[in-house]
Amino acid sequence: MAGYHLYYFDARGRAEIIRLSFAAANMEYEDVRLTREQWLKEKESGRPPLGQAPFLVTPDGKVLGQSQAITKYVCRLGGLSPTESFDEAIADMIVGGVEDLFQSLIKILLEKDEAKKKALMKELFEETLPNRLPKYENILKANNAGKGFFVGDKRHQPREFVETIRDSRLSVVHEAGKEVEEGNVDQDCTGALLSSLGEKMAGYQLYYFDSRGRAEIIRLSFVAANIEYEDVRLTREQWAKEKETGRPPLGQAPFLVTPDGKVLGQSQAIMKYVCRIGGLSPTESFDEAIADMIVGGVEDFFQSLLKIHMEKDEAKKMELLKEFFEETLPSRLPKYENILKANNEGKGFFVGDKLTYADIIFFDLMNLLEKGEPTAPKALEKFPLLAAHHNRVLDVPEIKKWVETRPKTEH
Ligand SMILES: N[C@@H](CCC(=O)N[C@@H](CS)C(=O)NCC(=O)O)C(=O)O
Repeated sequence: MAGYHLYYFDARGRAEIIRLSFAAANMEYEDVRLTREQWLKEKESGRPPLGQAPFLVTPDGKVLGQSQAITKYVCRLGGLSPTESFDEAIADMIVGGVEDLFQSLIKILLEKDEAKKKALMKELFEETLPNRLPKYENILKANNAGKGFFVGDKRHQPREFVETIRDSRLSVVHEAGKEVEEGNVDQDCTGALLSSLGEKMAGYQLYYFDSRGRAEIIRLSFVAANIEYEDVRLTREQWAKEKETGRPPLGQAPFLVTPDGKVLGQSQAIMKYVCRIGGLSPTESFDEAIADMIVGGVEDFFQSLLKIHMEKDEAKKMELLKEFFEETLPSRLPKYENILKANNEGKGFFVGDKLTYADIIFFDLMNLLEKGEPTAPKALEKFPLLAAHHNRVLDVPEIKKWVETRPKTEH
């Protein structure tokens, strides 16, 4: 089959970011817009990997789901992806932040009660956006004085690198910056120089509350990658103070402070950054896209669980719980079993031949269903490959040790 085919409905919705990426990258693709009937047939055929639209079919017949995973894949192919690792993390943070705003919009769209809808709109336009947009203005300003894009500018990278070092609050790094600027240190040596300085500097610090919540995927990544970090657990008062300082880039927890003082928000962006520096990221581009698809799929589950958690009406809560365990999970889990099976007969990990963030985030979701107990969840009883995969992740010695000894918290 020739060319890329993007399947979605006749709407911008979740597909527009992919269409924009194809257009910006100057790549040809077919913009297939399905009717409801055509979509039902597609779904029945089992071709959409997670049973959702949009999905992409590549020229060699591979299929990918999850809008953000597809966007990133297209941008990677088309040269629109950040090339530096922390830039990539900042870009991922923005993707996560936009998803948070998107979720607020969906909530408004789905709300049937007109008064509640109005109240949610008011909250979005008078609280959420005015609080969050200054954060994005800051992120933009931190790169090239806000005159360019959110991250990078390939043509000026070496200068920016020196500026990053110069701006750092750590005096020891400040000195290194001067050395680089004055030409005393070869550009190529700066990486080695910084890593040798790293030994003298404080390590990574992860800030969150005393719960697993959104931070556990990062803690699991740190332990699996064997990277030392400080697991800072804030009280509500400490958090309020942190927030006031403006240090958390999007005003949310978790956030990470790196040894050289850079700050990163959004749990999945941080997880992926830690996995990248720790060698737990897929190395092949389509594998990375599949891992990103799993991250997106797990986020969909997480949003359903969050909705249940937030529901105050007990009867509605029970209804949502029933829907989740009797419909959502049983219809989606076979898709994950298929993805696993497609790689090495399901005997290993989701992609490639080693543990990656895709395995970590799926493992953590299953943990959440079991309230933090490491045992394979009941939901996996009918899925032998996923259940064995769960135990395979748990058998990673560092993960096993962490899960057995981590602070016991409700969430
Ligand atoms: N999508 C974000 C969500 C972050 C989020 O909602 N954080 C909550 C805690 S789970 C928070 O910061 N709450 C405190 C606040 O907003 O002041 C992520 O994955 O990091």
